[in-house]
Amino acid sequence: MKSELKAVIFDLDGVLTDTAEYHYKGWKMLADQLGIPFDKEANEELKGIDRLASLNKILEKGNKTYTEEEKAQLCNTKNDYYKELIKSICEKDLLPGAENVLKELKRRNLKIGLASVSKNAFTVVESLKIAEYFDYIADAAKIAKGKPDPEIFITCANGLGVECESCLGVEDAAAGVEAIKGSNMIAVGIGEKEILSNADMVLGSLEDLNFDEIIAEYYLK
Ligand code: B16
Ligand code: MG
Repeated sequence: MKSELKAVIFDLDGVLTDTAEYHYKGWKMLADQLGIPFDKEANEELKGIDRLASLNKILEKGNKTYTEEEKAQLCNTKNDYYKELIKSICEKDLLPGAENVLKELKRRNLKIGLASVSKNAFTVVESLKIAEYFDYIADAAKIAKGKPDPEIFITCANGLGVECESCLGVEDAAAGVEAIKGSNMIAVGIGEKEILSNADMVLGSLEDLNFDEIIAEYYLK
């Protein structure tokens, strides 16, 4: 049975801004240092995956084992590279259509949530000057299971005070789309159909998001 659309929950990296490129650069610097092959194709697998899970995927391609302490240190090193790279982020780094979509949701009186597993999400949102649009921002530090687990989307819906069935999730990563579907929300994928095949709808960018069409197809009018 269809529900009314009451909230839209966004992923951050790769949806509202292209920090995915900075994550790639941070991991690339670390992988080079460790002598582990890493390229953009390998980086695709890390999109939407939390920091330690990303590191583990990179280390699988090397031939050394690391203690948990060493891994924590490597995560910190990557995060230091990343924090340096995101220092320059500003409003200009919003992806096309992002601010218009946020404005339109406000006009429609729909709630807006953020479900990013990035522990740097608050900093990035502040730098992009979009913090005031959000009714709830999930705190990645308090999420036990990263995407593809639905925990972060369910937490966000709870934080917004809206049933999952009345939320729409927007994601750029396959793991994120899986998390949205696992939380019983309609999923809009931003990117390529081949990668986001589990999404209900795949768009090239936020500029193509049409809420009248989405409501007509998936929600109660
Ligand atoms: P951090 P999202 C995710 O953000 C990124 O897609 C992923 O590449 C990154 O490893 C993860 O955040 C953790 O980020 O190291 O800053 O805590 O796509 O969920 O907004
Ligand atoms: Mg993402």
